[in-house]
Amino acid sequence: MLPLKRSDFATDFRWGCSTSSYQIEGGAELDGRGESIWDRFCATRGHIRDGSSGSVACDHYHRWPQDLDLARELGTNAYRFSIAWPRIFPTGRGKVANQKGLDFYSRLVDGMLERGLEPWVTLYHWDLPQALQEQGGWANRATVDAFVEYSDVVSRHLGDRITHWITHNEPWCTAFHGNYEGVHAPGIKNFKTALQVCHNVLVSHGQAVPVIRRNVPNARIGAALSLHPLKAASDSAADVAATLRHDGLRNRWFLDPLHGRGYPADIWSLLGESAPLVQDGDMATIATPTDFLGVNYYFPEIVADAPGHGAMATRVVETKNVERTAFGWEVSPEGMVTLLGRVHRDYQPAEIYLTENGSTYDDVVGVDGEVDDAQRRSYLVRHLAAAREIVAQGIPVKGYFAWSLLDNFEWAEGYIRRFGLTHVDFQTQQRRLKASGKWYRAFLQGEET
Ligand code: IFM
Repeated sequence: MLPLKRSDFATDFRWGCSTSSYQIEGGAELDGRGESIWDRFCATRGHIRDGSSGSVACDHYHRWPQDLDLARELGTNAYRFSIAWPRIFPTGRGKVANQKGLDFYSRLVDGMLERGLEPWVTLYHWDLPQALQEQGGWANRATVDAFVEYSDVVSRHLGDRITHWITHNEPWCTAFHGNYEGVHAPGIKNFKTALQVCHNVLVSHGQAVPVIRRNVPNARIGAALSLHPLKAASDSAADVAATLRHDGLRNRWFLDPLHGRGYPADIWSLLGESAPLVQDGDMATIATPTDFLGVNYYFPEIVADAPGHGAMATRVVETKNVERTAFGWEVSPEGMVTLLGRVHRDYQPAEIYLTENGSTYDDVVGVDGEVDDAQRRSYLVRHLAAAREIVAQGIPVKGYFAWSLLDNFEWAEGYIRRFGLTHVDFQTQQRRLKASGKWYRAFLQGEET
């Protein structure tokens, strides 16, 4: 690998870190915030591995100036965060928004601008108001209207200072982790529900886009998808067909409709009774033109045919002798090159941003107070080298956001999985920049590595 330097990338390349509201904010009951599906989900024993919740998390609700200082000190020029919908509408909708919630994000955005950090906001990163879940959540079409109202209010209040808008983060996770596997809030296990959730989330994206544009004339809007490069476990016809099916639900189910192709027919034909209810005009709404595609890349998957297993009769195979993170996710910078090559070839989004990429390891604070996370540093270096290769291939990747600025609440894994470039001691809330963060800082300051 050639030495890597910031100047290998365009001067207007966006460099940032990503975070999300429920994972870092805490302050769950402050200033009128309502209950979210994650507050409710965490309250049931057995849902979260360490029995924790995001009620305090990184206490970012109070410590945000310090956290934004960290982002600035890293040398990043952009910062991706999300809004907690229940801070704005505690019960999901209403005539009057919660001013204190709006004020919090207003201060936060001002804080970014003061520090030279371009705000990249995500409207939905999984913390649905619980009150909406009581009425069916995303499976209820009325939630689409609620999302559009919420997007309207937020974009009217913050649109004078935010240009970059991400409607949804990883709709696959919203739908399938939350409503099919039941491992995320709201903990439902029903394939048909998951597909309806998926559809409604996509419609809500398409309906929100013109509303944001109306409020923010210079807005740049996109959705952030979790995408995976896939390989068949063998050359057998069965495994190859299984990989196509797996791809159909994991990747194409989102990429195709967002790019005007409707849902993939090969998968639709397998859904039977589980197919979602699609109203006239929905597919055109979902395909409303956007300005960029956000890609969250973590790992590739090896797929085998598995009759009777899951909705697509496929299984993800754990191959031996590959490098993995502590989560068991395969480390594959080459997979990122393959994936973005495919997205560019098959869909040609005008701009692509790597809106998340990162890794978890069992970090230890040394006696000297340092966190020498050599594996995460190596992961970061190799993925940035892959990003450079992708750009060199003429693929319009315009920015990279590391997941994450801070160790935080990793959903069903609680605080067991640390993804931060900054270590957080959850007892004392002390922040310590890890070796990976120091490397990112040196890279962003122009040092050749
Ligand atoms: O922590 C999550 C994030 O909320 C969404 N993308 C994947 C990350 C790591 O699992």
